Amino acid sequence: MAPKIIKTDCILCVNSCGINAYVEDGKLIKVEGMAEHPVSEGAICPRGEALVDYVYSPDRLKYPMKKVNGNWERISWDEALDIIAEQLKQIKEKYGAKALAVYNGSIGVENIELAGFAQRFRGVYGTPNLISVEGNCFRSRIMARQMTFGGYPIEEPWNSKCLIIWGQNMDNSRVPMAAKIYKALDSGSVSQLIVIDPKRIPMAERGIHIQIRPGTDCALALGMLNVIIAEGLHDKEFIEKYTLGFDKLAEHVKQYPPEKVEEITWVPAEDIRKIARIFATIKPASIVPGTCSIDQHINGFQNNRVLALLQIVTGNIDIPGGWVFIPFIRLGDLRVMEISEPIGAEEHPLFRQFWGRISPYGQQMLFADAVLQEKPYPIKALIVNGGNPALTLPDSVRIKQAMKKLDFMVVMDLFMTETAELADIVLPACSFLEKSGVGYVYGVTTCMPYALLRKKVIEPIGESWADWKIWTEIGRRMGYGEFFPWETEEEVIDFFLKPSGLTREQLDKEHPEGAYYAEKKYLAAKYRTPSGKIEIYSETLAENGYDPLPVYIEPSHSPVSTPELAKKFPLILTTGARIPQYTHTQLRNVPVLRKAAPEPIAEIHPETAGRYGIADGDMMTVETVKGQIAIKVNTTEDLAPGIVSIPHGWAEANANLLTELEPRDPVTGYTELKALLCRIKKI
Ligand SMILES: Nc1nc2c(c(=O)[nH]1)N[C@H]1C(S)=C(S)[C@@H](COP(=O)(O)OP(=O)(O)OC[C@H]3O[C@@H](n4cnc5c(=O)[nH]c(N)nc54)[C@H](O)[C@@H]3O)O[C@H]1N2
Ligand SMILES: Nc1nc2c(c(=O)[nH]1)N[C@H]1C(S)=C(S)[C@@H](COP(=O)(O)OP(=O)(O)OC[C@H]3O[C@@H](n4cnc5c(=O)[nH]c(N)nc54)[C@H](O)[C@@H]3O)O[C@H]1N2
Ligand code: SF4
Ligand SMILES: [Mo]
Repeated sequence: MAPKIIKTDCILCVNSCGINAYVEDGKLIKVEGMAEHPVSEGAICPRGEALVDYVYSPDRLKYPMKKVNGNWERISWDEALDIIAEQLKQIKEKYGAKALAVYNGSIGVENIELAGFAQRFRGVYGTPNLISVEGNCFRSRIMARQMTFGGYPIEEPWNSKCLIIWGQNMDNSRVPMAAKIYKALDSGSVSQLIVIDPKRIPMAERGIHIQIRPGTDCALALGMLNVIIAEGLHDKEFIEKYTLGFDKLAEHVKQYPPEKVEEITWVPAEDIRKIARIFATIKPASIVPGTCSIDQHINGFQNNRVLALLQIVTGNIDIPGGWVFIPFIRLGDLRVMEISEPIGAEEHPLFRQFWGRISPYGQQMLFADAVLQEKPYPIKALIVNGGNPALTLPDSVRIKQAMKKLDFMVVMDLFMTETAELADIVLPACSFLEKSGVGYVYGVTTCMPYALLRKKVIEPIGESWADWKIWTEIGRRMGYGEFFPWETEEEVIDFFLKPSGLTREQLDKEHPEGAYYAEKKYLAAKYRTPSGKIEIYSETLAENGYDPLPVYIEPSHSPVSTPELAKKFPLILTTGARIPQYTHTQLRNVPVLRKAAPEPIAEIHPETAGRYGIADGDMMTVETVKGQIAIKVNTTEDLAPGIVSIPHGWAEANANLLTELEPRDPVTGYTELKALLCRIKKI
């Protein structure tokens, strides 16, 4: 019999590419890109191609396990659920509900059943402490745009004439978007490309490359604003009609003339003038910002604000090819909102809420303090659902120390990760190919909103369960059955789809490839800020004691802010540039991917390496004030001299032995992962 083709999407990373899954005799035999998918249009990356090896990996967790005297013992689901319910009840009685933290990893962003049920459980249990990767990824940008516009405008780069790719190597991290942009460059519809990156990434070959010092993006943007306003290139009509605080901005950016910005950023003043003029005069223009590369700085929030200001001042808001607003589709909401304050709410109140909009999250960077110092109160138990924070949070030593101190820890995962190793109970979750669900994309990463029926392709491996079912069964054991009435995946899907007006049948029959559901609203924006205008100058920030206009702040360790330290640690370290074969800590055990990227590799300019007697292929140590790792060297003239770039997610050369949980961005609580100081030595 010919294999059956099932149309669904891949969620091995945020891009959610459409895939055709070939199934024969109940087995997945092949995966290819789905040409009709509204976003990916057939694009797929090496990870998507390796999905067969991923789901059938011999390393998959196949049954629940408990740790007995340091060893793992197989147990039944019944026993696992009983232990968990009993322990969680005890924790709540002894310390109160907030002593439990629930952690969602990056997989929670595109897996709404996982995220929704985790939120439901913690709400019913009564803990405010849901922590997640949004404590260092994406939310900074969401907050910055919401605070400026009252809502989140998305980019639509394929409709732009002028594009700035600001700190993002899409060829590795955003494959479907890269394909769309290359197409637009080939056709000439994007006529001017500017790439702002310390590395000459492949896309930089197609336009103007601005080789910036890591961590100085805010200064560059302020310098561009200085030129645009001084030369009268701003969009006066748009500013007059829709914005508040332009005069203050005009005054403020006088402090950032290109010559001064050149000293800060390493970008020649003439180049700053050139790109400012291009960006302000070719319309429509759009900045497409990287995520971590912009967020994970001491002033990452202001980086996100200042990029929004460049869009505003040039009038590139709410026009095709600018940043545009789209209406949300509403999906069923599983949240049960708690009232008490999570960790980090005191230190970073706006991360918790502004204008009555409450975020579901506590700040994960304060998790270790809560466990180890009981600050502001003790956290005693942790449930990790689809994350590997022992490797992905900064300062792995302290994070692991905190995990070891917990009274009780549960991990739900497909694999025995570094985090799972530290748990008391490990529960086998099934992969997205083994369950049905709603593929829902708002558009923050895809720039195109749509919904898709994510179909079950194969039966769950071993005794693994879907995350929603794991949460449901734990809930029922705890006596919360009335909050967890769903019996089947179809019921769960129907619950999520109900408020949207879309139905399972519709998505299945009419749009198996995914339905584009929202009309974009050009020039119709209502800005839902307190003033009803776009807030260039933010009273909300001012009232909370933050800079109402973006001010450039040096990285906390840099040749400028800590010159003495820079004598000992003379190189700039950036971590976590994405690798095509892996998502964070995942997929190292898939042979075809491992063969293509067998080991962790640091990049460095050959001249810089040469100064330390280091050549291509050597091993070196990379050391920061925090710690040291050993890693292989790849010398490349593409990276600006004086910089070391290392990947994250490798247990054997863990970048987060070099990073710290402090200092934090005052607004969001994000930490610095992209502009640190380091020294290197040949081994
Ligand atoms: N130094 C440094 N550190 C970084 C970064 C950096 O740039 N530099 N980047 C940061 C960023 S932006 C992010 S988003 C984080 C990511 O941090 P994490 O989300 O903690 O990292 P992952 O390795 O993706 O962990 C996801 C886990 O979920 C499991 N999983 C996959 N699918 C499912 C499922 O359906 N159910 C369940 N239960 N589990 C599943 C995977 O096996 C894996 O173990 O890393 C951060 N850490
Ligand atoms: N293959 C793969 N794709 C992924 C992921 C993955 O793990 N693997 N993770 C997904 C997730 S959760 C996220 S958050 C995104 C992350 O996506 P991004 O944050 O956009 O990361 P990259 O695309 O790797 O781009 C990083 C680029 O920024 C440059 N850079 C470093 N520091 C600075 C700086 O200070 N300023 C500027 N201007 N540039 C800088 C680096 O040289 C590099 O070229 O990727 C997503 N896509
Ligand atoms: S980029 Fe690769 S891993 Fe990410 S969703 Fe697409 S195919 Fe899957
Ligand atoms: Mo991320």
